[in-house]
Amino acid sequence: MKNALSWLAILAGMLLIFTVALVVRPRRLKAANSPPTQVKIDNFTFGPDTLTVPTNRTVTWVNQDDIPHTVASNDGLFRSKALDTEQSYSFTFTKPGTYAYYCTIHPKMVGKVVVQ
Ligand SMILES: [Cu+2]
Repeated sequence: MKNALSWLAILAGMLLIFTVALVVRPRRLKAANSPPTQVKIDNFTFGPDTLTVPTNRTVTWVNQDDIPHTVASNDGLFRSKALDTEQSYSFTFTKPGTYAYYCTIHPKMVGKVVVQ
């Protein structure tokens, strides 16, 4: 009888874990699927180099490199100051289009934001 009870307890425990996993996992997947609005700057590279966002989305660039970088659009729409390590710059794109940008300190560093 005692044996049967412990089996029941184990079974109930497993059922609980399974239920929690089912409830928690879809939320995590949903968060992972929401479009990224952050561009990481590291090793002289913007990542991702092309970011697609919906209109009125704020994009944040974070400098994770150990030297300063900037973010400046080719058409002069936005231009950050020099960002030190861990500093960030944000810009909200209100009109659809393709926005090419570069780092004014290292002009070979380029990226693109596509606003849909
Ligand atoms: Cu740079």
